[in-house]
Amino acid sequence: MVGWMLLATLQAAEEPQPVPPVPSERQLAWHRWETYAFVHFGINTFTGREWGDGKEDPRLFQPTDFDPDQWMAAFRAAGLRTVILTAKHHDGFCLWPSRRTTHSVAGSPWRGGKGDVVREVAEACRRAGLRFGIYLSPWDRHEPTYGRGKAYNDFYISQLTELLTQYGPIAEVWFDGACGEGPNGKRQEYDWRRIRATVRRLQPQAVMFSDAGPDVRWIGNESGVADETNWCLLEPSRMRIGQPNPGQTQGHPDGSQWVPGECDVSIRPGWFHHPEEDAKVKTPDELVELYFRSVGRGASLLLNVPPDRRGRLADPDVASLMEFGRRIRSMFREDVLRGSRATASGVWRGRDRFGPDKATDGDEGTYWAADEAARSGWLEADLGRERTIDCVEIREPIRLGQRVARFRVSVASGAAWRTVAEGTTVGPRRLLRFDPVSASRVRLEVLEARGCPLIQDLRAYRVGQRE
Ligand code: FUL
Repeated sequence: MVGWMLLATLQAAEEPQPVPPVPSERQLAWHRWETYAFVHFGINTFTGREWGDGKEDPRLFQPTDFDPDQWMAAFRAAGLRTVILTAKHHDGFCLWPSRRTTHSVAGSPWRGGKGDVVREVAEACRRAGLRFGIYLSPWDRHEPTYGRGKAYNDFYISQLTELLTQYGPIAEVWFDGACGEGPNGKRQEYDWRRIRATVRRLQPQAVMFSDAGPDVRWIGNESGVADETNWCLLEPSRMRIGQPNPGQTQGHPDGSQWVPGECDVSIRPGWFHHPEEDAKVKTPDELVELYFRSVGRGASLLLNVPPDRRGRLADPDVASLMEFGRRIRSMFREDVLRGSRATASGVWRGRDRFGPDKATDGDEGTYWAADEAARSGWLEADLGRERTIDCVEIREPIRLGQRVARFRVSVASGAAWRTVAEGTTVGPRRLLRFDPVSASRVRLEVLEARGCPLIQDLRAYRVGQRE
């Protein structure tokens, strides 16, 4: 009896082996953010430039109605629940009173030289229940030690330490690879080992972004778009920060580390607010497109919304954000496959716990697992009646590794089957849109996988919008 119970307990605890690499806990938490805000604000906001030269007078920084609570209200409405602020851009001007330089808000008349934008934004985030992250540009055109090796690394690390110790929890640290020094410019070797170790020591839950991770990688463009093939896997030894990196966009299917992609893009042509671009704010339609091409391809969408010279988000940006949030919520309101009966090519060790219905139960903690030895398989959901759909969503349980390398989705109306989508990778979330079809059954075929196929969710929607 006891032996039988022990066996039953062991069996219940058993599950398919992970296919490495797998995400860390901090990456798993990050994967749930999906869309979040970037905020470019600084001396450029007041000079009208995109890249300052570091010679700007700090007195130019004078927001007239600084109101980060207004930003947070718009971000929340848009579903952006993390905010990454440019604490220092390439011009070296610091939005907090850094002890290491006078080139900061302390030299501006704003709040009588006692202001601290980083603190006010961090506090506004906390009030609104949003996470807070920082961008600290490695390239610094003001700081005299820039280009002098260790001296600048010491300077940079002490600025980083100020930011990581004075403003509460930091969710993401964004390391920009840009440097426009040119062939005769200053050359700085960054001490990435020390920089990264500082973040891990002071804010172990923070994810670090750069061209090459270690936690999140740049997707390789600034237009907010991931490739249809997108591996969360990367071989860091093949990556160079600040250099072109082939493979950055699609990831490396043979990579030894989990380093998922982040798509950064601005809601405007520039990263900083320029009044003349007020009529060029991306429309809700354009933002929805970006959502499908980033989040819908297993990456995240980091959307920049820059405050104006008042220190508020401008009206057109707020209007676009609100409508974007409303559309995304309404598109995914009803999963027509939820609770539907499902069948599959096989089930891992025949266990009900991994049955096909686990992909349609709406529970993110359960998944369908194909036969242990299988590297392909199919899963079919029966809606019980005809429904019009134009979008299918697939998710893999990524804590066990990214597996699917090629798949096909077909739908049946009556007895006739037709293919509505084909693709390569799935990963944490894949959204596939097609012209509206009537369907009574939806079938996913996994044609190639790096291990036995596991599908956490198969969902279908009528989203009603297409590029
Ligand atoms: C780039 C920078 O040069 C831009 O100014 C902006 O900050 C963008 C997010 O990253 O590398």
